[in-house]
Amino acid sequence: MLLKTWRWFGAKDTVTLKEIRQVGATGIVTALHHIPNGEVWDISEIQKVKTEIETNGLTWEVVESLPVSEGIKQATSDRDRLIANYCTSLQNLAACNVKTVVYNFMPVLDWARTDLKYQLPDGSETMYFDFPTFIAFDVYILKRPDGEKDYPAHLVELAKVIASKMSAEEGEKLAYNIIIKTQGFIDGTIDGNTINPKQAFLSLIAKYKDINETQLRENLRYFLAKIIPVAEECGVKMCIHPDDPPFQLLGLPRIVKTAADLRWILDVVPSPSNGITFCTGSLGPRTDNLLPEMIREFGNHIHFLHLRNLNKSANGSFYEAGHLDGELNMTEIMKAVVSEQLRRRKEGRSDWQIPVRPDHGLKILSDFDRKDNPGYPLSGRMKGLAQLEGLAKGIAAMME
Ligand code: DNO
Repeated sequence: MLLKTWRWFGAKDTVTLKEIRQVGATGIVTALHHIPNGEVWDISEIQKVKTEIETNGLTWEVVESLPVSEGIKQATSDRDRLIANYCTSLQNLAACNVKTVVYNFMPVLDWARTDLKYQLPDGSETMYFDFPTFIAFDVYILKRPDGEKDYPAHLVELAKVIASKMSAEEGEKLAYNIIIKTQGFIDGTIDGNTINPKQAFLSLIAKYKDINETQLRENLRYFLAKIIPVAEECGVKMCIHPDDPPFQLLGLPRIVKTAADLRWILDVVPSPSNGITFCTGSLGPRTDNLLPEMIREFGNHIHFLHLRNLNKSANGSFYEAGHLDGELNMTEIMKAVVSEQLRRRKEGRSDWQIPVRPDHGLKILSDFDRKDNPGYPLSGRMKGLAQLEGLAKGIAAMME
C-alpha cells in the first residue's frame, strides 16, 4: 500500500544501501550532497548515484533536496543565473528519470531543535524544540540586535532565566547544534568548516533585514513562475517542504506554515508539477493545522509524505515522539493518505502510491552504537516504518 522510502545521505551515511533494503524500503530519497549549493547537477553525477542505488536493488524515488540558493530567496542580482542552473538540474534529473524533487524556501535556517538528546522515560532519545531555549540562543547567545522584539515578552522573560543558568560551554553547544550540527549534513549554508559560525550566521540573517513575508512570497512566486513550466515540460513534480517549526524564528520571514500558505503557493502558479511535501512533523506544532483535513484538501498535490509524530505544549515547544505515540492522530492522518491513494488508483493513475518516508526516528537499541545524523538513526526509523506500514495495511484492508 505504501511506497516505502528511506533517506540516505550517500557515501558518508553510516547506514548502507544493503541495510536499507533489509529494512523493507524500496525507494531511496537522496541528493547530490557533494555538489555545492547553486551549481548544476550534471547528468553523469546523477547517473553515478542512480546506478549505485539500482545496483543494490533499490530505486531513486525522490530528490531531497535540490537546495534553493539564498540568492534566489533574497532576489539578489545573481538570481536568474541561479534559477537557470536550477532548471538545468531539473532537466538533468528528468533525463535520468528521477522526477520527484523536494525543496524548501526557509531563509538561512533549515530546521531547528534545541536538544538533540532528550531522553524519554524508557531510555530512548529524541529531539526537542524548546521555544524559550531557542529564544535564549537568539537573544542572549547569538545576541542578534533587537532580537527580543521578535518574540512574545513572556517567552523572552523565560529565555532570560534559561540563559542566566546556562554555562558558557552549554551556550556554545546550543549554538553549535542549531547553526552547524543540524544544518551541515543537509546542505546548509554553514558547515563545520565555517570560521566564526555565529558571526557568519548573523551576517546571513542580516541580509533579510528588508525582506518581509510579502517580499519573500514575491521571491517564491518569481522562482515558481520560472521553474514550474520547466518541471512540467520534463515531467518533474516539485514538492515544497513546510517550515520547521511553522512559525517565525530569528526575525526571519517564514511563508510555508499553514493551509492558507500552501493554498497560496498552489494557486500562484497552477500546475500538476507545483506540489507539496506533506510533513506532519513540520506542520504539526500548530494547533490550527488540521492535518487530515489538509491532506484531503491538498491531496492531488501531495507528491511526497514525511510522517512523524510529536508532543507539543501551548508555547510552541515540542518534542518528537514515536510515530504512533504522539499527539498527532496518525490513524486519521493515515486514513486520509490511504483514501487519497485509493482515489488515485480508481482513476487509473500510475502515481497512486505516494512515496512516504518515516521522518526521523527515536534513537533506540543499537542506534547508540552508531554515529548518525540527528534524527536519522537506523533502528528507530525502521520501527517507525514498520508501524506506519502496518497501520496503512490495516486501514486499506478495511476500506477496500
Ligand atoms: C530534516 C528535514 C529537512 C528537509 C528539508 C527539505 O530532517 O526534514 O532538512 O529535508 O527542509 O528541503
